[in-house]
Amino acid sequence: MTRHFDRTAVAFCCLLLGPLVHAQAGADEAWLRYQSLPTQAVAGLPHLIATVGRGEVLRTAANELARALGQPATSGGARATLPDALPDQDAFVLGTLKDFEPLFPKLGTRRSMVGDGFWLKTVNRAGRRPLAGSIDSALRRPRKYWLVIGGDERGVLYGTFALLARIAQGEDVSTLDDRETPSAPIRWVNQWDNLDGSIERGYAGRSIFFDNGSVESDLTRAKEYARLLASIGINGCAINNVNADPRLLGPDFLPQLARVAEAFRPWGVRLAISVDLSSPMSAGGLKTFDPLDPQVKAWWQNTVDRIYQQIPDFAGFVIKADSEGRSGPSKYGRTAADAANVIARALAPHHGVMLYRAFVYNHHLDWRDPKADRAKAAFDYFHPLDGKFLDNVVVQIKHGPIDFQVREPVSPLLGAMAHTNQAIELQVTQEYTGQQRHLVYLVPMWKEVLDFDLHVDGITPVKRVVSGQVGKRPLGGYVAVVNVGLDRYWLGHPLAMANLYGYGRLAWNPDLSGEQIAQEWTRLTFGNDRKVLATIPRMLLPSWRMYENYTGPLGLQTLTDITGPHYGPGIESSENNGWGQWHRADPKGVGMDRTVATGTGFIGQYSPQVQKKYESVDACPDDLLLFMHHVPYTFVLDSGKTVIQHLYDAHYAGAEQAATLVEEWKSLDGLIDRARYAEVLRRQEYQAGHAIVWRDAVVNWFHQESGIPDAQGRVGFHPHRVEAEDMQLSGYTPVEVTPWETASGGKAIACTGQSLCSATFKFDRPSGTYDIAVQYFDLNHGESRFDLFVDDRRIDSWAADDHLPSDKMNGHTSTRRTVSGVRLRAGDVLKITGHPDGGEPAPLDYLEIVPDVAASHFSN
Ligand code: GCW
Repeated sequence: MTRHFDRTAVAFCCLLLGPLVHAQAGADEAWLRYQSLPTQAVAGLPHLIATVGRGEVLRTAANELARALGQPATSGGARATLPDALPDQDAFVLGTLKDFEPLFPKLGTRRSMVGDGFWLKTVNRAGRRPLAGSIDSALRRPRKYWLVIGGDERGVLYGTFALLARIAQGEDVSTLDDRETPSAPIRWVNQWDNLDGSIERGYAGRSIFFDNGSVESDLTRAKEYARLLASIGINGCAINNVNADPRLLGPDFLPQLARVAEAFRPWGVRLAISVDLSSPMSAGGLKTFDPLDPQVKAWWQNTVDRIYQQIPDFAGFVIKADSEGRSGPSKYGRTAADAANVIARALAPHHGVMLYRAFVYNHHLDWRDPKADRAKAAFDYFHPLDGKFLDNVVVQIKHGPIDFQVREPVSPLLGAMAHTNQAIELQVTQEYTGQQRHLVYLVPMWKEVLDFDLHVDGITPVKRVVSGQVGKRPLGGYVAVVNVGLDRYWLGHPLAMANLYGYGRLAWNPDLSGEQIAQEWTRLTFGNDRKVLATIPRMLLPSWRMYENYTGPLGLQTLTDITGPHYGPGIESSENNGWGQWHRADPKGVGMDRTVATGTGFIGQYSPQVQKKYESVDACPDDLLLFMHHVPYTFVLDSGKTVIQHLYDAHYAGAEQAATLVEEWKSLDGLIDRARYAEVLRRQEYQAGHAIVWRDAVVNWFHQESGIPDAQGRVGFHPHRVEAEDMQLSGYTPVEVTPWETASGGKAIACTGQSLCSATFKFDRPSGTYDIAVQYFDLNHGESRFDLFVDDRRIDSWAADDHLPSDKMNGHTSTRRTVSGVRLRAGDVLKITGHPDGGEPAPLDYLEIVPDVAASHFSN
């Protein structure tokens, strides 16, 4: 050994392994369920874990390995400290490159290894001859080491998780020689948590960080979250809403933030916070927050220094300014670069970074102005600032020019900041994509974005721009808005976790495919059963296109209620207001003209090659046609269909597909644990019903607007439907629903001023077996109850106890209950009774009575 090495640095800490441990109670372990590690994969692995070095993250890595492979439950793991020799038995050996080199001088470890990267390597050591007279025969044994070498300590942890993921997937790890380097240094998540414990655009319960104005006293979930994040390579987390509360920078809050940083630290996740630019005034009591004012500069400097005194590894700030009513530098005639740089200068000596969001736009646009276009805003504002930001500033850019719609083109700003660090902002929380009540696997969408060639300098896919490769930038990467909550399954829908997993995997390696990620995630989350492995990816992979089909195809964007909760249909809500999410549908045609020739000129923000793709209506891909062009409904698409027929067909196809997800999932009954099986089934059944609400709303609206019938005669034709308002009503009264397209026939019935109402009708169709769907509204207050009777025989009873995001009858609250396999005879009387509760008037829309094909087939 020629190199000197420090004995303390290479001290070994060993953990002996015992039988497998079992899952803990509490939050779901998502993809880290080690109890299902395949026994044959674990069989040949060593029983000893040794670490080289002593860091906290390194210790976490060793403990994680022990936890996964089975640490003796009683002893808590035998530990021994070996000063400077390698273990005399097969072992995992974990450490950083720096500490490894002296021990393995022949490995060639000095080949470059980037921080956070890792190398998994097996090495064999020949047995040593015993010293003369020695009785220690163990020394003769050849040994094998599984080395987990990190570019830094986090790299060791990531390598450990990677090794475990391979074991869990049944891969042969007996011989390894694999290096991995993350694609980019910034791999962060943002949470939009408020200090009161609510979460903006969070759909999975309350905050794991805050409650009632303070940091939670129990940070168990925060620690578990950090573990999940670390397992997919995430190294930073901003924990509070970008609509930031200035109280966070107050002196009494800092020790509380330090506790969160402490909870994250063992997992290599650095704490960041979102801050409001006006903080020097609101939190600091100054008379101005002008970034160029010397007092303001000094205030930021002091504030940052104070933070680092208590949180030495603090990651930095996220800033939303001059956006949606937030204050910003424009108030003083300053630019984003002026503002960002002042704060960045204060962060720089501590190695902190500043993520400045490019989501800056005017939400009071004039909708009558055909040149006005929100999509142009980020480019118009930031492109002139390219090259003006300091090296520790990263501009955080949403992947599309509007706002996380079901489909958007890539933001042109990503191709226009070659001299600026950039991070792409993605959204795991499904704000515009079904809020985790709908299964939408977003990885294929992100892949399309990341692989999109911006042609700024030869071949420049987005993934090479954000990694910093294209502009040779020191920083760059990925941010996702995640918004996990206290829900047992973190994001509500257990299958939505594929998006969080997929986000981390893509930030690490954007060359992975959506299929690979779906397979990997399914194996880790549900085990290696062949049927499960075939079925779940088959549900995940087409789900984005499916959702697009029944919400807003052809680049229309999600046709949701944009001034409300962004959930159910609300087609006109985007028009005639200043928010700029216009689709410009009128009786003759639909779409936003964003061409250079006749439209807003948005397309001119791309490189000439990309412009060519979008500017002409013929070259423009169908998927984005209506984002880029205004065309008549009769315009013929590449597929040969007219725009209007495509809108109809896509909605029917999407809703049908949503129904098949229920059957797919049911085919896994018995192969998935009961709790997760039931939770997913409940959500898939709901989605199948809500997809019909979406379908009907959109097709009816466009049918009315265009006056063009559906070539297949489906729109407005519901042979199995009985409108509630057409039934014989006792106590119930008909009401108009707003917007009209969210209720069948525009009307529903409500039970007001009574404690019990009923709706009755005589079944006059052939006797047989039927499925009865009751479409009703479940408002976010009250728990109305319903009973369904056939000839006074009660066949079902349920409560409207879901928590849907509105207190009105509309597309957010419309939902259904289905009773399958009901024998009905011609002349039977069907009755629904409704018991209102808490101001919720047991509202009903319609009944759909469909012959039960399976049952008739069986009886034939
Ligand atoms: O998507 C919109 C959301 C806002 C959000 C904003 C943003 C935090 O509707 O809730 O505010 O974007 O990204 O800043």
